[in-house]
Amino acid sequence: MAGPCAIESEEQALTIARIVKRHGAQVFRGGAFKPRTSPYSFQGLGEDGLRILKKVREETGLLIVTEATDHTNIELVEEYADIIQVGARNMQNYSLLRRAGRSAKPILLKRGFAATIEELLMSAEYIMAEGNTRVILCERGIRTFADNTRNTLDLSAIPSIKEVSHLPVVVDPSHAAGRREYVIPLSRGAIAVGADGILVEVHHDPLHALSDGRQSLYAEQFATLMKEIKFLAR
Ligand SMILES: [Mn+2]
Repeated sequence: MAGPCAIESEEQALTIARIVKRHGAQVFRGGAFKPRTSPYSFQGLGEDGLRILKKVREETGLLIVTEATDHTNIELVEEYADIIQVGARNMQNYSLLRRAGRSAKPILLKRGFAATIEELLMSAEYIMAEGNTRVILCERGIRTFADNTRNTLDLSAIPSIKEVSHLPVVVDPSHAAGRREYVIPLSRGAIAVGADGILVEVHHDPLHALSDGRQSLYAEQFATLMKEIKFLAR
């Protein structure tokens, strides 16, 4: 799963979608509703962003994963997305989880940066208890004292989850690392410990990205990443 942090324009989304499709991505990621640390940061294009994502699917055939940030926009997101993302900051937003549990779409549930595996699995139960059993878990880094990375990628979460749950687990090394230099090695690690997939940020012009440019891969890096993890996955 690959794409920009945020949908910025139709041209930006289609350019990146063509790149990630060419190198073997199956799912296009991109935020239309962006929960940002600062209220003054770019908040996303909203429904216009969702309409752009629909065009991406029509043109490239890629499936779409995008975030619903609360119970007021999940209905709209559900109309456009193939997979609905519940973000790390919302992992314990129980009204959103219950609503996601009544959706016909699969849910990508991200681990909160201060949540245990048990808490992540209980949040998945909130969704499944409402009838939607198609839940994909996502490890995206937890907050520790380490300051060499944005968060600390907890690769031990993957075998730990696999021990007790049948749910697929994907790893997001981009938000864990916060720096594109670490995304390829961490992705290799994720596949090696048994992740079912990875979710990465890619941008054709990361220096001018409206969000998370520092951790977004250049097109050539994404090509390298795909070559390396395909080999490892085999
Ligand atoms: Mn991001």
